[in-house]
Amino acid sequence: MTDTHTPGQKFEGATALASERSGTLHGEALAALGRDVREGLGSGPKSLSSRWLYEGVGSDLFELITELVEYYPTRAERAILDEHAKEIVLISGATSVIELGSGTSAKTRVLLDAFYDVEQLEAFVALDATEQALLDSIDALVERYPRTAVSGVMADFNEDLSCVPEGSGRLLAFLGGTIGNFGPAARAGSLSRFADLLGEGEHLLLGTDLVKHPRRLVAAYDDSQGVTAAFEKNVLHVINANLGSDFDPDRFEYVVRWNTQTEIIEMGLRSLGAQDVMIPDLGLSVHFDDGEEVRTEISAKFRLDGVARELASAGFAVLRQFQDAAGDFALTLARRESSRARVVGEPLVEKSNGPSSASPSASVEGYREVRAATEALAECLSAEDQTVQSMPDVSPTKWHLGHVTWFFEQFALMSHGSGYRPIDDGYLYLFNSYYESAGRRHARAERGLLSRPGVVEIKTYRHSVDESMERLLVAGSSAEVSALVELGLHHEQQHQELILMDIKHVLGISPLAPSYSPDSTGKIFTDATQTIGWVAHDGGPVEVGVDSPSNAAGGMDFTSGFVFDNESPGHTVWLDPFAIADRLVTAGDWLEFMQDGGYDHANLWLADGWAVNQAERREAPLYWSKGRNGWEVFTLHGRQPLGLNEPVVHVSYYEADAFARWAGLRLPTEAEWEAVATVSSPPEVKAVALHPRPAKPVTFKNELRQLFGEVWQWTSSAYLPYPRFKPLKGMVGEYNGKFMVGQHVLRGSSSITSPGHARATYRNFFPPGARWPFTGVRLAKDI
Ligand code: SAH
Ligand code: AVI
Repeated sequence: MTDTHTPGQKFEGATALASERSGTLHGEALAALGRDVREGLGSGPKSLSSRWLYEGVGSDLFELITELVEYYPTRAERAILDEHAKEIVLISGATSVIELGSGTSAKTRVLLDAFYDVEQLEAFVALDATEQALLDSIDALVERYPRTAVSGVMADFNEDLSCVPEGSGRLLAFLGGTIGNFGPAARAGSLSRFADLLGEGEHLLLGTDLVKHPRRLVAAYDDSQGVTAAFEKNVLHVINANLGSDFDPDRFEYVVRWNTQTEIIEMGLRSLGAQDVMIPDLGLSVHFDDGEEVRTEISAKFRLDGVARELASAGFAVLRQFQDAAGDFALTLARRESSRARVVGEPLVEKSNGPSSASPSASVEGYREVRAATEALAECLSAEDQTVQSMPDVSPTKWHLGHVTWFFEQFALMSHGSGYRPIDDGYLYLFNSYYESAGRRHARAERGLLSRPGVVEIKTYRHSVDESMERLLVAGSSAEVSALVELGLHHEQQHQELILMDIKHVLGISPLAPSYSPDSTGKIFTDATQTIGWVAHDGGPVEVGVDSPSNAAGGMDFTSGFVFDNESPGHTVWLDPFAIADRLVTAGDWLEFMQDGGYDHANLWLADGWAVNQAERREAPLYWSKGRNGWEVFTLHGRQPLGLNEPVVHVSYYEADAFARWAGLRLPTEAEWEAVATVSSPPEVKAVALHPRPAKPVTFKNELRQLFGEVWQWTSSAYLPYPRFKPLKGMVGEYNGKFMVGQHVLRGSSSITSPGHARATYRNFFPPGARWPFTGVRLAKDI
């Protein structure tokens, strides 16, 4: 080392940076390493700051990572810069660029070239904590941009940023997805500090890696050549070189995990055997249990709307969000707002973890929560209400209550509860829905002819099964039982929705139009029409579906979250460029279709749809009727005037298809829907709403509203097995697979879907004529 640099030290050109690649730290950096190691390894769970990964050979290893076939982020961000750098120059009007965590600034050159070419690059400042990274970049940049003041600042971007030169017309670039190496709270803090650093009207350019198929995400951080493993292990060499310790990197193995809940890649080192390591310079001895892990890094993955929300919370207005063709990565250009305009109602840190919005789990608490939610739905219904079957597709409420209980009795207790005896053999017959392997059953269309068992006996049946189930769960169940219970809970959530849509039909055929719930606060009337905006997708190969844990390759647990077998396996689909509507079709849109003779022109309709219309005299969506003052709609709150801005609901596939044809547009395929939904935030529905609600105004560009929680959206895709689909093993194999003919896929979720039940890969399905579910329309078009 010829020179010792203090943090925040500024280098003009490269002259001061001539030092060797020793990885030896000094001064404040060394003290900071000591503090981090003491804090991170001193008490469990153990972790180390990712800052130190880049010391020594770390920055070279990172460069190798950026060239790996599996590691797409660098290439994807470069492609975005190639395409949009000029736009960024134009829109920002910036005259200097400051890059945080600049590394070698290799792909930043694409951006800098665009500024330089139009004589708009007065200054470029590269800020990085690693001296080596600065060394590797500054020389070349000085040469490349002779008319620009190029400088390097060695500093920790988590600390005071006062070393960043003041000025105006600055663009702060934070590229590569490095913001994902912070946890949510640290991220909120950093974005706020970036906002503080900038003046009103200055800009931030933020690179974020997007959520995608877990297989690709895990591969990007678990490359076949082991470069990432060496990079993460390098931190042990750095500690040895600087704090005199004797870590043996061979006694640790690299581990990587995709956390579906937090949407974070977690990386760490696992101790191979119990061991004690001395760190003399800290006077510390660290004990590792066999298998104990040290977190070395996290890499959060984002969704476009999440990025926009976090930026808005920090005081930025999003101007543009660019993506690469495959939708793998996003670059967001944002402008510093005058005042910290936090989005009303949005918490600074995303995702509150209220229990009711989480996917159900196979624990006693998880079981109780779902079972209680089902019973709550029946509380406001009389025994008579619960007995009626208004058409063969509808089941009486009390039958649903019995059937979901039978599911646990038949599949969990009878197969896995030692010595379990069924409560009543008659119930096994009555409450079997369609499982041939479970024996004979009562005819579906005759479920409403049974006065017995009554609601009280069915309640007793439920509680007896609950007691046995809780005993089974407390005894500690096998993985097989846990999987069956989890399936049973998701199955019960599906019936929660069925209970509501079925009772709506039961009440809806009554001339009295009774209300399921007299409280009509769910109803929102707005008549301001909102034009449809279009969100474009470049097409190309997209990953759809997801590997269920049972068929994930190599036993790696890619998805700890529950999925139905029909969402699996994950696979690649080719899409042509398309655009999708940013809101649902409204009742007002539908009235226009009707007023234009939509139901009268056979040429708009598929032959089967036209025949159903004639046979059943379908001339409007189900539950619409002409009242004295115009159109009315029957809802679970009773009959109400039709709100023009509410989404149209209770239309068949045939109607959806005819409407799209009338509009000169089309329905999306299920892969198109999924491709755009996976980059939006997952549904965070906390409670059901008895009637779908109008779209909220757009808050950021390309916002896709109403993806979840209003109406299921018909897709043009037939409900078919995914390539290499395998039904679940055993009796529950009949759950989905045998229905894969003659139906259409619906995506999203509805306002009566249970909280925690929906996800982007979810495949709902109904026959094309069905319209008693909460079914609606989102349009698409070719571009
Ligand atoms: N922006 C580049 C490099 C990303 S690698 C790209 O997109 O490819 C992350 C960079 O951040 C490394 O150069 C590393 O040295 C730097 N870095 C990591 N932690 C840091 C910290 N706390 N302060 C400043 N720089 C840091
Ligand atoms: C710098 N950062 C964005 C990289 C990432 O993808 O999170 C660091 C990395 N770690 C392992 N591979 C890449």
